[in-house]
Amino acid sequence: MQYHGLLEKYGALLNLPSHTRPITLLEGNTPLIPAAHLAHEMGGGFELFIKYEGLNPTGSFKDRGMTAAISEAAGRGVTTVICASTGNTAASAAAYASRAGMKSIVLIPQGKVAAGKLAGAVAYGAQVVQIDGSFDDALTMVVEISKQHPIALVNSINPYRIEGQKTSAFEICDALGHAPEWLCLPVGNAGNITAYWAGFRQYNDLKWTGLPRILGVQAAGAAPLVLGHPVERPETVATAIRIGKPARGEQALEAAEESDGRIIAVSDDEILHMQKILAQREGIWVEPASAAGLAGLAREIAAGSLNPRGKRIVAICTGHGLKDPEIVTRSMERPVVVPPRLDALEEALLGEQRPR
Ligand code: AN7
Repeated sequence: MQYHGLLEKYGALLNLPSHTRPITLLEGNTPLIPAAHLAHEMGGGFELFIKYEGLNPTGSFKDRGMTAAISEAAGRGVTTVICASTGNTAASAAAYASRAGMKSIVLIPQGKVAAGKLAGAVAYGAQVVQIDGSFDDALTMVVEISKQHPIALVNSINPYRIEGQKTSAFEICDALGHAPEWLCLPVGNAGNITAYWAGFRQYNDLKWTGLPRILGVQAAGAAPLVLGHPVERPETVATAIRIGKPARGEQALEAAEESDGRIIAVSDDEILHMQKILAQREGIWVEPASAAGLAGLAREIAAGSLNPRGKRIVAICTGHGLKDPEIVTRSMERPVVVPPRLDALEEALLGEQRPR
């Protein structure tokens, strides 16, 4: 059967108004990749799968919610959409708005958006405004301006974003035949964890697929849900989740509690280490924020507070590594430069061992 995108495949399960006019880039349908080497590295004895959301059309999971939000907006004749973003929402909104013939405006925190995301927003034709402040400041501003002007808000406060993002939970259950025992994922503005929990509950009501326990993971420098209060100046290398006042924080805490899971924080070092071993052991390169869920899983297993034995665990990797190339290149050793001669290449590769 040909794939026509998420609204075609799962639209009947999504609470979208009848005026919705599908705008799709054939998002979703992402692979659930077994990660046996990584599971072994964490102690083994369980099945680990990576839901590789970086393979969506604009390189992140945001496309799932965006096809729904833009389709709804298109159906009621919206001409301009706006969002605040740490980068991925901006790129996704810009792409889907272009496809719908709309103008998009994106507000980003100055100097804190990864190169691949900003480039995406510009390439797709968004009007980009930098805010000399945080993501949280930018979000407050777009909420206000969308109340006062005929501009539709497409942040995950928009309920249709959550509807679209539920589809990843459906896909996981369809692929495994039931829900995994644990689901781990990064948490920033908390739209995604909210959507997964809603999606798993809905599928369980319909098809008895069971429910996962949810491990939500924040970066230690931006962990309001772990600290129990907003963070005024969030700071982390994982700029995607550099968020101090999550819009759906309450719902994230509910998802963790109702699922008998929890929300924890990991350090930037743990995030970068996990990003590296995921790429170097499994061939899956994700942006730093996307490694946070797995870093949290590794920490919980190592501490003995999560027993993975015999379980199926799914880690959501939300964005592609290409979104943030500088995080890798700025700390790498410069590759050697060799003149274009075979003997020089042999010398560089083999040193003294080279055949004479
Ligand atoms: C790669 O783009 O908030 O908890 O403005 O880009 O649903 O916010 C991005 C968030 C995880 C956190 N991983 O998801 C934005 C933005 C990646 C992300 C998250 C984001 P939420």
